[in-house]
Amino acid sequence: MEIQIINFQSHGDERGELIALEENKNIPFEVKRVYFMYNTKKEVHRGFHAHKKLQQVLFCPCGSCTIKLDSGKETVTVRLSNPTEGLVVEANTWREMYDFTPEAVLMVLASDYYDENDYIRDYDEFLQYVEACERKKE
Ligand code: T46
Repeated sequence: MEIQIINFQSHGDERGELIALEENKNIPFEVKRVYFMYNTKKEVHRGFHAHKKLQQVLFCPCGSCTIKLDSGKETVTVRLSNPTEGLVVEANTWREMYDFTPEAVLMVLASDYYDENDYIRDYDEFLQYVEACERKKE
């Protein structure tokens, strides 16, 4: 399973660093929503769902956490620990987030507004959905 990492350009000078994120430029879609999670407890695992249509870019401007992605056939894990690295998470991908450091902020840029109907929160249903999408492509 291919991991898509966007390397954000950091504009550093003697004052520190600055990163700019722009829709349809270094973010590969129109950004309709931004949300972030913080104060995540060390033992917590979040996520456990996929999206039917939503595309997202995840990054940690502060601290670090691990993202596990599952296509229904393969899994990959990515440690987000550098504010210059954004992980693209496409639709039809089961995700889990865990091992947050105490100061971690997980920031998410999303291609659409919040819509609970876009979530698949049952793993078997996710596998069936992936198979149905593949059958449609054939
Ligand atoms: C995802 C991963 C990376 C809202 O009201 N608006 C929002 O935009 C979001 C994202 C959530 N919520 C509410 C819904 C729940 O009552 O916030 C609560 C926590 O959401 P959830 O349990 O879905 O959070 P995670 O961390 O499991 O998943 C989130 C996103 O929901 C999801 O799209 O891909 O982060």
